[in-house]
Amino acid sequence: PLTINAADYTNLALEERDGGVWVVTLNRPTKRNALDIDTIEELVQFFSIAPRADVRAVVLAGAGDHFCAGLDLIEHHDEDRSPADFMHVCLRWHEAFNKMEYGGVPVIAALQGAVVGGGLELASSAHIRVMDQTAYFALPEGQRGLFTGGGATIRVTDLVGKSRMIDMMLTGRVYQGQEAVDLGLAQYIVEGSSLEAAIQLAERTAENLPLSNFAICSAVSHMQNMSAMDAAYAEAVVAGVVNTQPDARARLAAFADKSGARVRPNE
Ligand code: 1HE
Repeated sequence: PLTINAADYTNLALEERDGGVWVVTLNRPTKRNALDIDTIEELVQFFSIAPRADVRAVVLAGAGDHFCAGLDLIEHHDEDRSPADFMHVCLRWHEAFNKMEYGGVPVIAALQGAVVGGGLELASSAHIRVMDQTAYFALPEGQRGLFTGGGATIRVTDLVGKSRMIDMMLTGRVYQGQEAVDLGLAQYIVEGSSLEAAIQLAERTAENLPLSNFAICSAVSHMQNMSAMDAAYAEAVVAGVVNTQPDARARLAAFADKSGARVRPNE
């Protein structure tokens, strides 16, 4: 396996916890964790290595009161980019976010405060989103004379549907609280710390076999891009590999000898 060296990262703070859970924190709170070029490059680097570095699950967090304010608007203003320059910026965002979504390592986003613009694009690349009571979601691009460039047209539309996504961009509409969960922007809302809740979910996720998680966190997304016929074929192939993995035999044996946990309704 490859090794991850936290000292190689400046804008991301990396913490390895027990069980192969890594907490990756956007660490520019004074800039509300706005995504500058360097942060995107560090995300590309981390999520390129993680699938081959025995990372069992990732919690993606933001330092301070806000998860992420989106594109670094000051850097963008100062750079005065050409169309081609900004296209390449966006392609690096896609590189990072596609590595997250398709990389096969579960990514659980812990959200608080602003999850806006590119911050929502980043969060929507995670497999699970956990929000606290302060979290709010918006796409302010329309008001800033901008357009989404980090995948919102695909991923936010997947979460909330085309009409709501267009409304968010046109009017700057903000979603928060339980309504945001009902719409699919997050799967969990918690009273206390979204980070603590996300870590718990990551720890539970990390108990699954890595090959199962790999399939869940790469094959499902790939299959969404296929025709139903091709997706069914690909699903059969993936299940052929995953469902015969030697490491699964002990879990199957535990079910057979009745020592394995049964699925029960919530208390
Ligand atoms: C920033 C950014 C940023 C804050 N780029 N520096 N995104 C937006 O339009 C969101 C813009 N940001 C905000 O609306 C607010 O800053 C927040 C709601 C996130 C936070 O508000 P607040 O009152 O806590 O902080 P603040 O006073 O507005 O900002 C604190 C500092 O963070 C300040 O810097 P300072 O050096 O003057 O202290 C801000 O300049 C800085 N800051 N947000 C750069 N976004 C691939 S296309 C993607 C398209 C987009 O993402 S468009 C961006 C949408």
